Amino acid sequence: MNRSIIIFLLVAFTNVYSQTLELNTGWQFKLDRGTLCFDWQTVNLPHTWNDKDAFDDEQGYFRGLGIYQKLIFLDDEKSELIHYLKFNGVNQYAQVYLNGKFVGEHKGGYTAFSFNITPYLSFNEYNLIEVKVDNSHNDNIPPLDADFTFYGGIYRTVQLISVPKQHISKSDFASDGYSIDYDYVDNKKVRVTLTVNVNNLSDFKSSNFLKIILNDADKNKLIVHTEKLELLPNNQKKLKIKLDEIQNPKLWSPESPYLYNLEISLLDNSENILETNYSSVGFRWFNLDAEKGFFLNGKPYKLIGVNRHQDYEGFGNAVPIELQKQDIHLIKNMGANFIRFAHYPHSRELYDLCDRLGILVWSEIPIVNKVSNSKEYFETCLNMQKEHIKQYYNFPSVVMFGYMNEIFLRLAFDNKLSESERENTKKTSVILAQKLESLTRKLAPNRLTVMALHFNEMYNETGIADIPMLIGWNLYFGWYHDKINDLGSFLDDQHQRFPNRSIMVSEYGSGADTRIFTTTPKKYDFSLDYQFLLHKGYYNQVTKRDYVVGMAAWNFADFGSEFRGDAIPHVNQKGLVQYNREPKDIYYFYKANLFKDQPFIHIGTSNLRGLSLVNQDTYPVKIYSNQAEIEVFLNDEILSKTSVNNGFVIINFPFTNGSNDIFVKSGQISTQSTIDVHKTDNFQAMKINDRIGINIGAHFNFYDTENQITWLPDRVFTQGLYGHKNGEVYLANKDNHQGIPNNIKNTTAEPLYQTMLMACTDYKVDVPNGKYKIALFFVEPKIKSKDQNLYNLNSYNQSKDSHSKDRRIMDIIANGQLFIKNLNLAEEFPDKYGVKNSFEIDIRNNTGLEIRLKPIEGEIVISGILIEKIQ
Ligand code: GCB
Repeated sequence: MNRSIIIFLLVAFTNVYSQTLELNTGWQFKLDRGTLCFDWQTVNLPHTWNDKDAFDDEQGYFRGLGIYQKLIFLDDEKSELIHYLKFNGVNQYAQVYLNGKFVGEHKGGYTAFSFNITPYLSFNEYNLIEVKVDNSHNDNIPPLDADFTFYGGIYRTVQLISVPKQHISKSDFASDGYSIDYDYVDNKKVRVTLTVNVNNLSDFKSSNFLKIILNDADKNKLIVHTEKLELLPNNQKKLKIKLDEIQNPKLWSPESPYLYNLEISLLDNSENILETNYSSVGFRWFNLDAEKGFFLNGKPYKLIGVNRHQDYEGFGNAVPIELQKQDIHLIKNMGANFIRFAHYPHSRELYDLCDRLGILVWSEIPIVNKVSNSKEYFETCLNMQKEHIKQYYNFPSVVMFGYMNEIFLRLAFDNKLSESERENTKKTSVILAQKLESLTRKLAPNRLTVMALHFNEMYNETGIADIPMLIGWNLYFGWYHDKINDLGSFLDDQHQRFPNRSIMVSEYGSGADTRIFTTTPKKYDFSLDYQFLLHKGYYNQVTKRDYVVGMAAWNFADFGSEFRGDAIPHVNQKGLVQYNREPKDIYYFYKANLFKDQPFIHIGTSNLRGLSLVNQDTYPVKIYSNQAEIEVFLNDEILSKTSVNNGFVIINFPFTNGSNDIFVKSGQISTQSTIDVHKTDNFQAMKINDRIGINIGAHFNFYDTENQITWLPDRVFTQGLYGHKNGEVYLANKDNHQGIPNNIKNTTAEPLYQTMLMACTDYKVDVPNGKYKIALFFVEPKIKSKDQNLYNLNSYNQSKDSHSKDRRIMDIIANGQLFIKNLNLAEEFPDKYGVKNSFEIDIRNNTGLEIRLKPIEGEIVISGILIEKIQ
């Protein structure tokens, strides 16, 4: 038998069916660093080359070219099929080659793309796929700038989709090839239209059938619709199919995410199935009212949820999908009903999960912070929005399609531009917004359009804020500027001035580090306690205003932002959960207020590691619960029976020295926690090996894994204890941001170094006589460092001296003895370097430890002191 007969028989009799192969293992990869070419290594997808260098002490991360290669073998049987190579996410510019021939390119790191590679393939042989991936700055590809790391690589799956010549389109912007429109939905009836693109890539006419089945959740067939198709050779047919009206539909909502299932099959003339596609269908309708907010299925509905970035500790953006799915479960279990997938489309699997679990979605493309006015840039933006809408259209959870975030952010802070340049940039942004808006409305007529703005009048003045149907304000009152309680008056003012505009708070938050706790929380201290105050304040202000559509916390999880100098450098720490997804206490605040399915209690002690009560009898602990009343016990004795309002209670616990057991119950449920407490009224009882660490210039406790100690907050000296005798807290800027917002090299103990006292010449610690090891901690705060936090939306960025090298020279004297002469931090450590100077000292005559820092030149600084009794 000759080859074509065999193939004919295979096609005719073996029921050729579409096939999808995942091509995720065994890729060869190397970085191309110009002359310095690295060796090939074998990697699996998802993959990024920036999972480590975006977090190290060196400034910057590799943004350039990475090359991937993979061999695939296709046997002869497959030669009659059409083969599409689909990439689900490659950041950010990709060029694809097959067997050395250029197949195509793709711009943009967050949407899928596919190529028909059939003409390039050889059968019964190995074929070489080569992908060149570039994540360097590209003026034609958004984002041009943003507060997150642009990890390079093929970081989502790659698939080889093989289909018969007649198939549902795989080349319509890498979409499903069909779209589902809910033309009409109410409690009584639903009308659905399907638009299906069917391809015939053979040279012959073809007769086929399209079979559509709508099942309910129990797999009862509600609709079976078959349609005969006549397909012309090498042609595509677009079919619009109005399904029969569905009576008494079960509606979809976050509380009851009822899904129907749609099966769309293409059959050949003999009714053999060629391929079947499945989509979830959820019947819901929604609308906005500028006065009353968002409505779901006819009822007012407050959206409360989170923003999410896709990266994860240790993985960069190449995160195994099962780990990513855990995020959606965590968000659901917090009681949230809303996710903004910021600032770009995330994996499609997650949208599917939002359909299933019941979470409303805002999805957007990454036009962030600034635009460029080139034709190519505009084209990429519009193309990206097309891909985005087409690829994410069929998820019923998606209610909003967005396209811009804080587009005037850079403009607002750029004082180098001339007046006319500023005006042009504004005009360009408005024109682009108009184009994207009309494209979005055209492609997604039943969805809401949305844009996020930062705190600036420019959006109102230019009219850009009047373009989308919904405005999201990203507001950081109480963090980058003003006070937590200023939020409400801002919103009221906007509402009054623009009464026809629907608004929501699309971002708000504060950085929080689980190593930091305090009874005196302050803006910018990265304490969980301040995060609690801020979120509580926003929650109260938003929930009492009907016209505010909703709120989305920034951010669900901590995320990578390489240039940042938060308490954990290179990480934006505004997450409700940590970078490794362990919840911070604030997660439980939301859960207590929003989650109704099961009763729960959480005791907020997990971060109070190494708690010392210095001259203090009690410590306030937050208890979160969705129950009305709780009983609280300390060391087996009842302490309080109290009602829970707004999801939490703060109890002052009279802890004893040592281990303390807290037990909390409500009805049938209870939880417990054990906490070690060190109580002291003076340091005279200090024993050998005891250590005292003081975080000089800081008002908070800091649990330091590196030095294995909890640093005490600083204080003014009092007899028997410790403290400074003079000096003032070093502020990076006038806006009361404490310390320096920078990465400190050579340490993970940033909260120790970043905060410091200035001009403190005398520090005293009343320790008993004995021999001690003393360590003093310093950093030069003003030394030139380019990795400043550009997101401090205040004068810090513009302060001239933050770039200049400062000289401060001091002698270090302890109990009258000179230990270090002429310590010149800028000279010795030409960087923001964590410096530790240690020495041993004998303390006699009950003098305690008296540190004297003698200024020789400049304003001296000190960050911490660690005292260990060795004899
Ligand atoms: C914003 C941005 C977001 C930043 C956030 C922050 O307004 O939209 O991308 O990460 O602020 O933390 O500063």
